[in-house]
Amino acid sequence: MRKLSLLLSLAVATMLTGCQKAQEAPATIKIGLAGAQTGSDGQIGLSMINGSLVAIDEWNAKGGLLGKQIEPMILDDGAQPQQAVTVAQSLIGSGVAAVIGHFNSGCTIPASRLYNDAKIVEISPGSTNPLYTEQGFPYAFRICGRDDQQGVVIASFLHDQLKLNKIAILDDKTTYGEGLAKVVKKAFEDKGGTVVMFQGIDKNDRDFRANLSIVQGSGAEAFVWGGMYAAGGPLCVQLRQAGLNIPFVSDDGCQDQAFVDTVGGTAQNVFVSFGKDYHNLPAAQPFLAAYQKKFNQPEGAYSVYGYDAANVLFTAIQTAGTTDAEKVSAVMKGQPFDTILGKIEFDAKGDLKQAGYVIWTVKDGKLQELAPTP
Ligand code: ABU
Repeated sequence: MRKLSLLLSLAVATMLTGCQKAQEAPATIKIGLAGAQTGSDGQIGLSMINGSLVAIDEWNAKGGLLGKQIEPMILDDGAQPQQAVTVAQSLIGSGVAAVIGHFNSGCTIPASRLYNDAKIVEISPGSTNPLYTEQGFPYAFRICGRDDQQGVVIASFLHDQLKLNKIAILDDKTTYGEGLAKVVKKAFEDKGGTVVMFQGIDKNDRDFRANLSIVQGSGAEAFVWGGMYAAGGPLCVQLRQAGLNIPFVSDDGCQDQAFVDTVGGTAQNVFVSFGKDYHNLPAAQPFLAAYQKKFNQPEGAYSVYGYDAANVLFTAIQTAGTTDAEKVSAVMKGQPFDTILGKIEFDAKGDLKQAGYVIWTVKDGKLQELAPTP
């Protein structure tokens, strides 16, 4: 009898220890960093993630978040929507407190439904398609502008600044590229301009001669590309090879040194929309130096957005005193945040209240912000 009671006591003690262990809070706060690291968008996606890693280093060095070290969970969606859903499932299963990502709108949008259902805050540094924040998800944020802002700036540049009336538009049929192309078309036509060609190609196409033969003789005074740099670079080169020296105008997807390196000597009359240049801002200097030191290379276009997204998210979690998505979102929508890109505020949808796009051009082998016409 005594033996039985001893065994029972031992069993109860073992169960209690097991329960205590199960209830122990995790030792770290896991944060998902999701985006393309491979494939044709891998370079820009990875440099975005690396920007967030610089912020994580800084927070961990000063004690972490809510007294715990931040543990990045980095996953590659390859810019593929289905892979992004798998990544989201995996991050949710790993117990991440929040996600910084994804990069491609075509990935961020399907993944956002899963994060929303799991009550996880998501902040995208680079997804610009409007639909992301139009779904009514309370925990979805972006720290960049939207293509219904960017596309209007491109159309205004073409019509009002370059004084053009006929353009040709090609896009890569992705959520991002096609969405942006449609905004440019509508905004340009609303201004009284004519779109003489509006076509889409597969994102992996690299031979554009069939499309360019339509542009020849169409009277197009400029060529607009809605898509990423990996196709945009060869497209610009082939435009020139076809004897079309009209302005080549693209978007933030071409805001990458790889685009400039590909267009090389054909870079005259090449324009790209993006946010304002931050490289000379005093606030940017420590980040730029830290990025160079950590990765032994200069940052990419979206690195600073990855850094700012992480800082805003961590500041909100710290202010809320919890990772609870409801409370963190309330903080994010309830106060301004200081970032490298300036003071920012989110609206009720999770978009920036003020997002400015400007036009850049290729000069001296680099993309540089175009001085506004006086
Ligand atoms: N906004 C640049 C490309 C990323 C995306 O929105 O798909």
